[in-house]
Amino acid sequence: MITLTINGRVAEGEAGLTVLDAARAAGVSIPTLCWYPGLPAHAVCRMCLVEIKGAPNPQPACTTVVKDGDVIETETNALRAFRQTNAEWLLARHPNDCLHCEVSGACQLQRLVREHEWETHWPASAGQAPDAHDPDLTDHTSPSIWRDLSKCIECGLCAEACGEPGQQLNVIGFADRGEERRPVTVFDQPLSETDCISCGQCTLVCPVGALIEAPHWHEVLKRLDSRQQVSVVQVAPATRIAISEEFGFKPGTVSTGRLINALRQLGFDYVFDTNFAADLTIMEEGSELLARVKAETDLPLFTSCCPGWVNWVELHRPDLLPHLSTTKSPQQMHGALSKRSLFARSLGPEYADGAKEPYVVSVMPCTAKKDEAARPGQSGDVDHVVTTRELARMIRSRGIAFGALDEDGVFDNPLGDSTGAAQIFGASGGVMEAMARTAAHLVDPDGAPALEWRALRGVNAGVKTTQVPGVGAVAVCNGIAAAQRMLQTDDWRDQYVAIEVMACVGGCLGGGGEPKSMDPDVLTKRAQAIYAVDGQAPRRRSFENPDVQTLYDKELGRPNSAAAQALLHTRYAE
Ligand code: HC1
Ligand code: SF4
Repeated sequence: MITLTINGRVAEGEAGLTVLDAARAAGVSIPTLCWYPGLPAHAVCRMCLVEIKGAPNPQPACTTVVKDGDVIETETNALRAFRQTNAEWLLARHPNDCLHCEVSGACQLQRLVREHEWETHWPASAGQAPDAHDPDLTDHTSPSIWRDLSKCIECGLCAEACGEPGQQLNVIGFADRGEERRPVTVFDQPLSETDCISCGQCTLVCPVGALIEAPHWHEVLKRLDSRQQVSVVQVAPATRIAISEEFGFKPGTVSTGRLINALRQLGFDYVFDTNFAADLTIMEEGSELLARVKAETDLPLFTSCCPGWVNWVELHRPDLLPHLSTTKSPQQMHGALSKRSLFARSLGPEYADGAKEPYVVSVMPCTAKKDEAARPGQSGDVDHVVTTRELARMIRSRGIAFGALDEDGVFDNPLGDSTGAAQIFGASGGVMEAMARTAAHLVDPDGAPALEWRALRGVNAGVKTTQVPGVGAVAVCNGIAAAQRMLQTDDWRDQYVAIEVMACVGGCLGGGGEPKSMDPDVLTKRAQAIYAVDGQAPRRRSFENPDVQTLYDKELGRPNSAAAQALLHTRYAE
């Protein structure tokens, strides 16, 4: 341990900490714009400059390592004046549309201006952003991700999150120097023409509104208000946990009941659970796996419910497409069932004869789910996808006091019942663990296979493996970077019978549409909550879902039947 003095107070800190970490540990807040937990610090924004006794100039707190005996000042008049000037410089180039910006309330620049009472000097023509809506600066070509470089503060975090050490995709980098420095895509192409997989990790780290999910929520509210169709919403497993953070609850708070009540207040006629379709995925994908094992063909099977991963395979390794499960993701299965199953036909004569379809919305922790909903061959299953963040905006915009809602909301049926196995889909390793629970039962119905496969759990990036008796070795790639590393050699071909890949570290819990958080333990807390929900579930294996059994009895026959293939399976672009 070392001893240092911060703003006149003596504090202890661990050797090797940066001034920023030591100050935060001592309860001293230093403003930052280009710092993000887990990503390298580059001291670009200069907001965190501090004075260290004996140093000739102010030093950036995010990259300066503390030394025993350091005497540090973080709030001198000179530092405040410098930060004010720095902020003025940023704001002079920033559009003056904060009231309407999609990240209003979650913008770090806005927060700092408010907290530090920095003066703002926008151009006299109030309301006119200097460069807003300049087509050269905005890019709305991707179905999932919007860019607006007029809002960019050149912090570099998007390039870090997309490149090394983040996703290792390198779609965004930096060009030019000095005043001209700016984030660019490869050859400055629109995102839709790059290798962007729509994972949205760049939107999570962007401190302002320069990178956001393509917003659908305005249109959803309009459609709900018009009441022209029966409306259906489905909620992803990860959303019911992370949405709590948007309304001031601690990370890891489960808000399922409150969330269902909020969706009813927003005007949805049916509130269903994506988890129902996750159980169905296990039936379809598990059967597909066992059939491939028996036929010894196209193994290992790769899971296909993560659209960021599917996008990556199509872009970079089309040779792997035969290995991808043809089972649609739970989102798309649920959409197809909402629109074209007995449920849809029960909604009235116009729905029974196909003249009308329900309006289907999904709430997802994932930006790439917007992309998935627009995929050839699957578009139309789901009409709009809102992220967890967008849903929070919808709830606020309609004046719903989320924290005051009753916790008693329950999903509608028949597309709302689920097991604990479905709930863990939202965590890295969860799809494989859910598959292991059912596959182990199918190969040995009289045995008592483990319910919990702890080797497949954990939020740290990398590869997790285990052996499923009677099935074979399975692997989980936690993050697209882990998958890329695994695929550099051909060892995986003989090592595993099935591989789960989630493009975002932590799985959907860490998805690009989740609430922005600077808490380095947020993924762990969200994951603990997901496994707690599973642990308390009355049924924990997908084949035990009674409504899934009824669906097979009444409509689909059996897993992978012709009816199931038509509704629940897909093809990929080569
Ligand atoms: Fe996911 Fe899935 S788990 S992909 O992470 O298979 O987004 O939460 O909804 O579709 O069920 C996301 C989460 C989600 C699907 C399921
Ligand atoms: Fe990179 Fe993902 Fe952002 Fe696309 S969405 S630019 S792949 S981080």
